[in-house]
Amino acid sequence: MSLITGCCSVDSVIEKKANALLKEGVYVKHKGKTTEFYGRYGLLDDNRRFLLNPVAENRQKLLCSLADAYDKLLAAEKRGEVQKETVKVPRLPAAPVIDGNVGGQEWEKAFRKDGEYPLDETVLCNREKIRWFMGWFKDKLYIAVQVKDKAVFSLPGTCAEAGYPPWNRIYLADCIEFFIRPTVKTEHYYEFLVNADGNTQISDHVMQDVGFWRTINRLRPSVAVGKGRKTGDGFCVEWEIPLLEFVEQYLPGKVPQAGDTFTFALVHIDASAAPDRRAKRFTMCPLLWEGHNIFDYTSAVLAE
Ligand SMILES: [Ca+2]
Repeated sequence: MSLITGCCSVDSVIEKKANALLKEGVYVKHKGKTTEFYGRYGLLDDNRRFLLNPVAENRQKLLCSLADAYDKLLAAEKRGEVQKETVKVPRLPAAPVIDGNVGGQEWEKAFRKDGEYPLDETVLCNREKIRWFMGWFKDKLYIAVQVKDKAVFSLPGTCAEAGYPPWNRIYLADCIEFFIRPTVKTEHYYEFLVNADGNTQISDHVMQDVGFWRTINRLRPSVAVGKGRKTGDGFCVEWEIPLLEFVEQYLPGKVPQAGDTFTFALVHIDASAAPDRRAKRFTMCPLLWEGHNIFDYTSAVLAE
């Protein structure tokens, strides 16, 4: 059954693709795969909004986004499933000092990786440009990133700002985004943003049963500490994230220990201007589409 009918202002190819995505069965076909993210797009809230309010402007915008999602699904199917890696996160001998200064011995025993993947790609690049670190100590997860960048742009805006102006958001300029989905039993996940000026934002999201994600709390109260600073040739960031905040996994009385697992995505947003809606996005491990695609996250295991 076609859900979209009766308009001739939109290119028929776009309409055909949009309808293909909305067909029953598309979501089912992609459920449980990394393509589930866009497989759900056909069930998205926007569709219901459109059906309730099919003004021409909304209609065209929705059709284009549905067609875009359909193209992405086809491209991902062509690419095939990516061989997922599991990152062993070493136990650190001591807690790093979270000051945006990634130096000395503090990250010596951490997991380390040089280079990054453009979104949707599986070939590592920029080996000289970026270095990622991960480790844990006691009940905290630690993350650091060193980036070489000749022009660092930062935006300070968080949703704590009045009106949360869309031109002033951290993620529209250079920054590092960490996403963690503590347990695959729930579709609840968290987002940590930090930039070179040390601006941070921690958000709380959940995938909806029908459609895309919903943000539960744009500015989640947290005792996580994130710092960043500009360096002579780029910037560095550090995070200290208390794993006990992730209540689904760490119920009262349970503490993080070797063998615990979670899934995550680490994203580098590389802007050439600020604000920059065309900023390029890269990841520590291959990732389809974007950091909210919780179905394509990398696995991590806390190791000794
Ligand atoms: Ca430090």
